[in-house]
Amino acid sequence: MIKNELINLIGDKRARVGVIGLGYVGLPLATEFAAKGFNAVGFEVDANKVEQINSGKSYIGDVTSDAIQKSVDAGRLKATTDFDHLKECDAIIICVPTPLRKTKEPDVSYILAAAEQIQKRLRRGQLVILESTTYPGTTDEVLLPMLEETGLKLDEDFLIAFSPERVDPGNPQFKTHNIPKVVGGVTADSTEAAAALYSQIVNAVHAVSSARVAEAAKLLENTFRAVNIGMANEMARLCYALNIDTWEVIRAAATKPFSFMPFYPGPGIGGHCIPLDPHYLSWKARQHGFDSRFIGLAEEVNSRMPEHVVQLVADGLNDDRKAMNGARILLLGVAYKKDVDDVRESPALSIIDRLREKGCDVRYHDPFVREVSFDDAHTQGDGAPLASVDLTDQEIKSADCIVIVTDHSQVDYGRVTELAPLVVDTRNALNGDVRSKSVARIIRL
Ligand code: SAJ
Repeated sequence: MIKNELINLIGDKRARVGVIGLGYVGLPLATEFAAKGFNAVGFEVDANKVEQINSGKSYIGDVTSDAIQKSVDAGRLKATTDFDHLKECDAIIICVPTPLRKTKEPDVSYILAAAEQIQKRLRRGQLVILESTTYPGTTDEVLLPMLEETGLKLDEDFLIAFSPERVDPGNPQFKTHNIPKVVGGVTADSTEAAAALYSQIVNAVHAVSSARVAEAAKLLENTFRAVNIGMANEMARLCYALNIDTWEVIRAAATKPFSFMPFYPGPGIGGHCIPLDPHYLSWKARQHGFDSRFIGLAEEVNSRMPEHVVQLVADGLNDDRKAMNGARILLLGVAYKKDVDDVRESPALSIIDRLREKGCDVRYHDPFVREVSFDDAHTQGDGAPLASVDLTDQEIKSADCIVIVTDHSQVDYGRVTELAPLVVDTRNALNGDVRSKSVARIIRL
């Protein structure tokens, strides 16, 4: 049985750690192992990322180039496109994307591609861990059989576990080392070895009885967010109909010191996790004849928020006796959440589409996003990319309506409300002081 051999290698930091996929999850993970004294090898299909890492450059906000350079110089971190080096690794951690197909079904093709690479090099003594968010059963139903096809035996020759990533991009407080790590092995030996590995870089490891429990825990975490954000968004539409200030209601409810957790309405939900992950759970549930209605309802409410935002714009212009058709609209922010540069699944894209459908001349300013391209999912315009405009006084004054879609910290909202005629605030970006001095009419979500 190889568990003890592996735990010894881990204990004296001789275990060589391979990380497949050097994105916002894999790169922080690889650099954390290297910083803690392990030899870490990052495996990437993107040669440009490999080149940047080996020359000490970071392309992930939460990882500094200094940290990479230091580990590269110490010979403890390197990146490669040559997956043959997998056979030198004692632990292999898979951190690849798990998107959705257009049918909203799980797309585990990246996991399968990584598993095929491992399969070709699997040898006695290796621990394989999947971190990509996926449906319960992926590790033991999909990954394990692929590794067993090599003829190597679980526990005797290799170990396999699941440990969900919990990276919160841009979170100043919680980083890899202080976010508790859930770990579930397909066998007890696998759980023990994986827990020993993560204990080297994370303050707290929470071992569970199986890979499925770990997979399901992650999906519960993100479904919890999607459903509660959906509740907040439904509350916003209800409050708008009742002419009640939603944000004041939530602030009041949040004074309850127990049994309440504030979530906030927004223009919709974006990112590569919250809009997608719950569909992995509902898809698996359907395979077992179970209809998880909360997930579907949350998706329905959240995905209709862009439509509600456009209605707020229409209502605001209407009060000024202006038509949507030909109106000049300036969006502040297109990233999916504040102070990040990621537009994946951002509701801003749908808002731009819908405004254009109404004949609006749409521009945006986002300090983090220089340009936005429109894939075939977006119907409007000639498909040409849209570039961020400078937030000049002239730009603000010449807009018929300004829509705050992402509340980036560095934008001077006071100047916006001094110069603009109408502002739709979907993020409560305009605090009381700014609102009290505002020249602009303000409509809040
Ligand atoms: N949002 C709201 N209202 C809220 C909270 C969020 O509209 O009250 C929106 C955001 O603007 C964003 C989307 O939902 O468009 C997702 O927000 P998020 O804060 O969950 O952002 P992510 O997807 O970058 O990160 C999340 C992690 N976030 C937090 O824990 C705060 C966490 O759920 C996961 O670790 C991570 O996804 C993941 O990778 O699963």
